[in-house]
Amino acid sequence: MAVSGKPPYDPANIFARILRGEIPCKRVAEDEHALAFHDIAPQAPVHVLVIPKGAYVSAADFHAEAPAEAIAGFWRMVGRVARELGLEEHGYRLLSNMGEDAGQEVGHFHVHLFGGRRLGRMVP
Ligand code: D5M
Repeated sequence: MAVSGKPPYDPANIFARILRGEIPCKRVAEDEHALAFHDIAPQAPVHVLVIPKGAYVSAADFHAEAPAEAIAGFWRMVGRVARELGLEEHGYRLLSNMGEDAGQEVGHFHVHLFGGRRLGRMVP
């Protein structure tokens, strides 16, 4: 049982299954720290998800608990994807939903990367 209100990591979550190769994804890039793949329901011409290889539920867990090298490697991957998909010239948006009220559906930390068109004003 969890000690605090923090949800435990569920190794059966869909991104964990993608990392284990149990279900396919449209891979964009991968290294020892992170995997980037196209979102199954894209909200922009480019909509990629970047996930760390370690088991962290949310941004808060990841940044509090992951080794510095894993954190640096993760964010380097975010930059690499933006560069390799040609998003740097016109800009792009990064977003991470943290927790149920923010709309987080998959309990494995991920950052959404949106681009490929002019993005509307961000509203909560
Ligand atoms: O975003 C979770 C995101 O994950 C949402 O945009 C759909 C996407 N998703 C769900 N299943 C898959 C698979 N199998 N491949 C690719 N993308 C997927 P959240 O921030 O948790 O609301």
